Amino acid sequence: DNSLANFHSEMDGCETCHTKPRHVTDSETHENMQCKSCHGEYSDLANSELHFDPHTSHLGDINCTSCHKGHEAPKFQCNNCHSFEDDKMPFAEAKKKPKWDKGWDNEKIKKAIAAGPVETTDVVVIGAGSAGFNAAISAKRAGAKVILFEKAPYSGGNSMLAAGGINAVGTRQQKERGIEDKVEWYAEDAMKGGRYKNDPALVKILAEESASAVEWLESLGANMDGLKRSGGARVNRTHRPSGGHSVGPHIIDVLRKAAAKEQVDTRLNSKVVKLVLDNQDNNKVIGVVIHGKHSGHYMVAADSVVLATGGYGMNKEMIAYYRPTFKDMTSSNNVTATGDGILLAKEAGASMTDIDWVQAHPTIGKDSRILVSETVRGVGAIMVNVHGSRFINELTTRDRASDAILKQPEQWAWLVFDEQLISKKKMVRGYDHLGMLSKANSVEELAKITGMKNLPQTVSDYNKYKAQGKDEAFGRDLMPLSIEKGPFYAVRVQPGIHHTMGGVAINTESEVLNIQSRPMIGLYAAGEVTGGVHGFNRLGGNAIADTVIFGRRAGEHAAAHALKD
Ligand code: MEZ
Repeated sequence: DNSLANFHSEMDGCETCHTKPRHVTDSETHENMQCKSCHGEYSDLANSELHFDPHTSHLGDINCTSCHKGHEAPKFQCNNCHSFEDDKMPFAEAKKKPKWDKGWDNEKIKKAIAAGPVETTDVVVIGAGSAGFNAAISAKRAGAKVILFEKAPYSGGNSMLAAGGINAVGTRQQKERGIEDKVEWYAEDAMKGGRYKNDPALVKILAEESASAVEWLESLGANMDGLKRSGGARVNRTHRPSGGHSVGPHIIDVLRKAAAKEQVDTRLNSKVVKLVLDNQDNNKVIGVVIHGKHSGHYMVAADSVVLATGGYGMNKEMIAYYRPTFKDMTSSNNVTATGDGILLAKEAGASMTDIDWVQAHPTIGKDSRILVSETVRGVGAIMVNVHGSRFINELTTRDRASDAILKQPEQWAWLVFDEQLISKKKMVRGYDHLGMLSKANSVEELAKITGMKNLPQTVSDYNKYKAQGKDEAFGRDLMPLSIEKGPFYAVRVQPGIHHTMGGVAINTESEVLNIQSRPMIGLYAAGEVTGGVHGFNRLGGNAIADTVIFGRRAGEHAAAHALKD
């Protein structure tokens, strides 16, 4: 057949790609090194002539085999969120079906447990997003032997798509700008945003450890020099890369490199399908069963296991069950966010908290899965209905903004801004690149092409409010930009699933609690797989904070448990 494997076998046989004797690891490390040795690094392959080049993608330095398959039809990872039908990959005609990820096989799981562990480690971390990487690096630095498993062919998880930033209080960045902030204010804002349903002990840690989380990321090489305001925060405390770039791809790149430097054993294409409990004490976790793409089912014994598998925003059945009114909504999440850790933990006897609380982000590009970051409103965009009239304070919390859009008869809205905003916010160029923006040389022309007949009046009123420093219509307190410098832009937005606030119940040590609310021995969790930190509604910038702070905590406690005595 016309597959990549066939083409290469004509060169130097199977050894062009594989080792001899043939041993393909789940991460396909050797195969990917072979690709790069002939074709160059990912960045070398960037083709500036293409309208869209996947090699310059925000996915970062991922495995070539994430998209290019040797013996299967190729699969554009990009098409999980975008649709680039016109960009054909070479060998797209290869027809073999993927042989992995056919679901869980209970018989094979049982056999793997009966056969006993093939490896032993101190700490297993499940999921290589921000929480998982932070846990793995912290556990490794604490002296533990660590294996980090990731089911996808690339690391990064949902964190890789985070647009906004990381909230923190008392940082160098705030001090340099003369911003007064307090740990208590951060905690109060998070509690108020969460409708006071959050666990105050977890929120206290989130606020207290936020500055050191930013310093930690910087110590690993991150640029966190940008500072913005997110909805529900009383001051600018969302830290992000300077220059307006998205936070997620940047910190994942930094964490990937840091994990490699610490020699964390990271295994891709490796889905954990079972938490193994002690026969004598079923409140104690003693290992995991993995389903590896090439190695099949096998058991690894571990003293500690950290769940960092993310939320369930891309699991349609779970959404339909826990939040039926959201079942037909689009989602901004990575395809990996399928709630696996929640299912694993439930089966092992863990308790869940706030499991049915799901956040709709108000501004996902209409009919798409692309998040239009909250910081676009923070930097200056206004939100208007199909007639061009404002209907809410754009900087209110996400649940309120989403509800307000859903109360509009059409259930979608426009964000409107001008050239000044684009020059401050580079990520907006990406939306333009994806064909999402309507553009005009005057507000009147924009009103005409979009049908927003009230827009000229709305913009004129808003510019007046900005000039006088008081929003008479909706009490918006931060209006950094007027809307007066052409070209003018508009993008259609609608609410979509963004974050699942509920999940596995944890205590302040990141230990998972059982249904009697007692810690399960050896089981830890961090990030979106957990519940309790965000209450009913998460504030922008608190997800990355959660993943870094509780990821580190989980890793440190998991290592301490594994290394004691
Ligand atoms: O924390 C987030 O989810 C966030 C800031 C998202 C965004 O709108 O950019």
